[in-house]
Amino acid sequence: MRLERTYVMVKPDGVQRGLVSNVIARFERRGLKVVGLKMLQIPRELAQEHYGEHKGKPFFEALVGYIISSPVVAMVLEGKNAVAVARDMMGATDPQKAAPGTIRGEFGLDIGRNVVHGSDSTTSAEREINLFFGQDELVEYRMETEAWIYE
Ligand code: DAT
Ligand code: MG
Repeated sequence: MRLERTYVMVKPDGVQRGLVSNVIARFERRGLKVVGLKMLQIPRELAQEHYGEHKGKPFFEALVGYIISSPVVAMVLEGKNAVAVARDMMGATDPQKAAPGTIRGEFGLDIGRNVVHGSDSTTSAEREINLFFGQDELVEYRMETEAWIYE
């Protein structure tokens, strides 16, 4: 049985601040399996498509400008309730409101520099995974630790 997948990315501020390893380590430690991983600088058109739901909002242009300003690290994580688990670990959109211990609650101070992205539903996850990864970039494998992560 293949478990749920989610799309997560370390945003340009996270990469520039050297937080990539810390962010990935948290997800790994939780038990989520990395099944896709790459660095890229997002083309403007892809950024506009990724954030399509926010088109027309006052922060849209700044958001797109920020996400294309420097490379990001994109990943696909797999695990039980991966979408909700990753969102919980990221914390609230506004780092000022993010709980201590979450990624945004530990590393962020400004909503426009909130370090990470994570899909908000399984539908968004599927859409975003397909936007950023080709099927040939995703791997299917068994981790020997699975029996110790799942009952
Ligand atoms: P999330 O990234 O938690 O899924 P979202 O999808 O509502 O949040 O918004 C996407 C990004 O846009 C978010 O990470 C930061 C930015 N953003 C959202 N609401 C904003 C606002 N009111 N002012 C400025 N930036 C905002
Ligand atoms: Mg969102």
